[in-house]
Amino acid sequence: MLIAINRYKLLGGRCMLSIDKNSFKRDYNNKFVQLHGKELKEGSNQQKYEALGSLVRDYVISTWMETNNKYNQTGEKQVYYFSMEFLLGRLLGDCLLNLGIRDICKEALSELGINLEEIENLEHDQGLGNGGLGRLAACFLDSMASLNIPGHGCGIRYKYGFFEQKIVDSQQVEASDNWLREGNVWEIKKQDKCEIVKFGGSVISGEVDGKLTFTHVNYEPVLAVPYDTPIVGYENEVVNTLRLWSAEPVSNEFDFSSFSRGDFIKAISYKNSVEAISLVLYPEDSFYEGKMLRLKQQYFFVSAGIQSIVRHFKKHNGNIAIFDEKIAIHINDTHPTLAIPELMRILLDEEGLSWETAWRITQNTISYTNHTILAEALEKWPVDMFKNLLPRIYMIVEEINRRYCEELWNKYVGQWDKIARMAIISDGYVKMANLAIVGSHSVNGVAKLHTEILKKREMSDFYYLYPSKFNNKTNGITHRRWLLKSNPKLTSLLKETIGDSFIKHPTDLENFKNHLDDPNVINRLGEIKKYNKENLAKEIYKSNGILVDTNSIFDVQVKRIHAYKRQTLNCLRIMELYNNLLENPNLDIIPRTFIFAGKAAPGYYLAKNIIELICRVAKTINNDKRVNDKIKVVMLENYNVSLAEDIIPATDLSEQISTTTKEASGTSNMKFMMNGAITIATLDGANIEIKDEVGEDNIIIFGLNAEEVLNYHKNGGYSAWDIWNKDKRLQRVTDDLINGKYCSDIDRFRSIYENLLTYNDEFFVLKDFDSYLKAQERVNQLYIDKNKWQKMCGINIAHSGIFSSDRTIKEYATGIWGSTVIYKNL
Ligand code: 26Q
Repeated sequence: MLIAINRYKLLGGRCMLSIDKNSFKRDYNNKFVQLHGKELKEGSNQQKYEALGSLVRDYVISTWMETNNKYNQTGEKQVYYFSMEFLLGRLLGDCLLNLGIRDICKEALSELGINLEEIENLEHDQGLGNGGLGRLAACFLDSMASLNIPGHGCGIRYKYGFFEQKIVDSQQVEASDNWLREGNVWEIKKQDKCEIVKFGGSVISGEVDGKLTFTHVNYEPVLAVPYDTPIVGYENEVVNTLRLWSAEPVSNEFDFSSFSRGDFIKAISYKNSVEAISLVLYPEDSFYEGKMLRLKQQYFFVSAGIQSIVRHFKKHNGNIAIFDEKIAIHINDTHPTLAIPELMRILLDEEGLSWETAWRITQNTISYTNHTILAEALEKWPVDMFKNLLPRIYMIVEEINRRYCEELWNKYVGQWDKIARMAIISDGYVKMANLAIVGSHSVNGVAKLHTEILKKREMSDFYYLYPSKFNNKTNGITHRRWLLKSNPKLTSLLKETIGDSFIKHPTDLENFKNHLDDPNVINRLGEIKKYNKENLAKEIYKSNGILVDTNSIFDVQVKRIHAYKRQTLNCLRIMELYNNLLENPNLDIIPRTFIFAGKAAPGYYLAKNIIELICRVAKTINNDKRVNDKIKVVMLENYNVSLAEDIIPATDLSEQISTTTKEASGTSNMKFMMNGAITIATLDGANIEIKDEVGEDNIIIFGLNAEEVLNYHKNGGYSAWDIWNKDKRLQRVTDDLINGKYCSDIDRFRSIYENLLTYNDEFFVLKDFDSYLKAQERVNQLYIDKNKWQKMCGINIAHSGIFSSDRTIKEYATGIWGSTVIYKNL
C-alpha cells in the first residue's frame, strides 16, 4: 500500500497536515489490513492502536525526510542534546496534536466505531528516564522542533526502561519495564548508520612523519545500532530526530567455530556483556555508585553519537576546521561528559588536528547543564577502572588535566588544596563535573537560586576562574503536552476567552487575567477542575478501590520519593490532622484527599520506608469510619508521564515542599500552575520564580529560606530535639511512628524516626513543621471562598506562559548554542 505523500496546508493561519476525513478512513483501513492481515472489525484494540501509530508515522516520514534534506542543504547549525535519559511518555497524542489532525482522526475513527482515547491508552509509555532530568530532555525536543531549531536528541535505547512499581502489602515491589514487548511503531532501525565503539585493550604510540600516532589494539568492539524516532514540531512542517543507540555484538551470527574450539562460553559471555550495555536504565537519580556498566553505557552512546555526527558533518560540510560553527553539543548533566575526550580523540587521532585546534573546537562545541547540588550525586570514576575500560580516552583526559593544572599552578601559586579540589584527576578519581566545566564553553544551572548556589558555593572555585562560562537557564515545560494535550477543556476555555495566540506565544496567557472578574469564566474554571477531578476519581477507584469526594481539596505530591523532597513532612501533618479529628470528631474541616505517587530507587531503604508509611497511614485513615468522609489518603502506584497527565489537571493544591536549596528547579511545579493549581511551597528552586510571577498573594510560602539553611550547614546549631521538646504535636506524631498505631511491627518506621531525631533531621522536617501547618491553615481559609480561590487559579494559569520550555529553549539557542533560528510561522 502506498500512503500518499502528505503536504501541509495553511488553514486559517495554521499549518497542518493536509488530510481529509475520508482519506484518513481509507488509509487507516488499508493500513490495518496490511499490518495484521485481517479485517478491521476483527481486530483487537491493541492492533487498532498499532495500525494508527504506524499510519501516523507514515504520514510523518516525508516531512521528516524533507526536514533532513533542508538541514543538509542550508548548512544551518545543528544542535545535539546528549542525555542518558529521555522520558517521552506516549507519542501518539503528541504527534496528532502537533500535526494538527487530532480532530479529523477522532471523527474518522469514531465513524469506524473506534474511540480514539481508548486506543491511545494502549500505547506503552516510553519511560527511558528517572524523573525531572529525563522529562526535561523530552520537553526540550518538543520545543526545539516547534521553534524550527535543528535540534536532535542522542541517547540510549534501553531494552528495559524505568522499572514498573507495584505496591504489595504497602511496599514497593519492582518489576521490569518491558516496553518493547509489543513492538514500537515510532522507531526506525538504521542498520546502515551503525558505529563501532571500542572498549578495553591498549594503546600503542608511534610516530609517522614526525607526528605522534596512537593505535588502539586488542579492544573489544561493540556495534552501536541507531534507532531513530521522529520529533514532530507543532504545525510547522519540521520533524527532528531522536537517535537512540542499542548495543549488539559486532557479528550477530553465533560463532559455532568457537564452539568447536571449546570457546562457546566465551562467545556467549561476549554477547551477553555487549547486550548488557543497553539492557536497562539505572533507577538511581540522586545517588552515584561507581558501577563499571554505567561508565560503559556513557561511553557507548557518547562515542557512537559523536562518531555519527562527525561522519555526517564531513559528508555534508567537509571542512572539519569549522565544526564548531556548524555543530553544538549539549550535555545533560555530567553523564555524557565523555563527549569531551571523545571529540578530542576523533579530532586528534582521526582528523590529525593539533591539540590546540582540537581543544578550541571541542570547548566551543560543548555546553553543560548541572541539575543537582547534592554532593552524593556527583560522578567520579576510579582511575583504574577508567583507564582499563577506556585507555585512549584516559590518556586524553590526563593530557587535558596536565595542561589545565599547569594553568592552575601559575595562577594559584602554592594553593595546593585548591588545585587538588579543582583538578580533573585527583585522589585516584576522574571527576566528571570538573572535566565538564573545563572542556565546555558554558555551564548553566536550571533556576536562578540554583545557579547562584553553583556560582557562589558549590562551584565557586570554577566561577572565579571562568566567570563568563556560568549562566542560568530556568527550566520549562512544553505547554503543548502539559496544557493542550492533557487539559483540553481548559484549553478550550482559554481559546474562547483570549483566542489561540498563546499556543505559539505562551506568554499571551497573561491576557487571561482580564477575564478573571467575569463570574462566568470563574464558574467555568471551577467546572473544568471538577470534571478533571471526576476523571481522576474514577482512575483512583479503578486502581486503588478508594472512593474519593470530588468536592474535597485534591492535595497532591507526586514526584520521586526522596528524603530532601520531604514526603515525610506531608505525611506527618496528615497524621497530625488525623489525631485532631480523633480527638475532636466534630472538627469542622474542609474535606481533603491527599494524593501521593512516586517511585523510590530500589536500593534506597529510607525512601521505600516512606512509601510504606504513606500506604499504612492511608489504610488506617481510609478504614476509620470516624474520619473517612473528611479525609482520604491515596498512594497511586507506578507514577509515570501518562499518570501525571491525569493527575495534574485534577489538582487543587500542588505540594512543592523540598528543603530549601536542595531542589535544583523542579518542573512539576510549573505543570501544576499551568493547570490552575495553587502551590504550597518552600522558597526553593523555581518555586521562587513562580512566586515572583504570581505575587505573594497567589502562592502559599512557608519554611526556612536559603540563607537560613545555608547558615545551619555552615555554622551548625540545629537541634531536632530542641524543636521536638517544645512541640506537643511533633511528639505525638513521631511517637506514632513507633507505637504501633500504623503498623503492629513497632520497628517498621524506626529508620524514619531515627533520621528525624537520632540523626538530627538533615532535611529540617521538624523545623518547618509548624510553619507548614500554618500554611495549610491558610489554604483552608482561602478555599472557603471558592470564587477567590478560582481567581487565584486563573492568575496562576495566566502567569505560567514564561515557564513554557519554548522560552527556555530560545534562551539556550541564542545564549549558548548560537543557533541561527528562523522563527517561521511564529
Ligand atoms: C548519576 C550517576 C550514577 C547513576 C545515576 C545518576 C543520576 C541519574 C539521574 C543522577 C541524577 C539523575 C537525575 C537527576 C534529576 O532528575 N534532577 C532533576 O532535574 C530536574 C531538571 O533540571 C530539576 O528540575 C530537579 O530539581 C532535579 O532534581
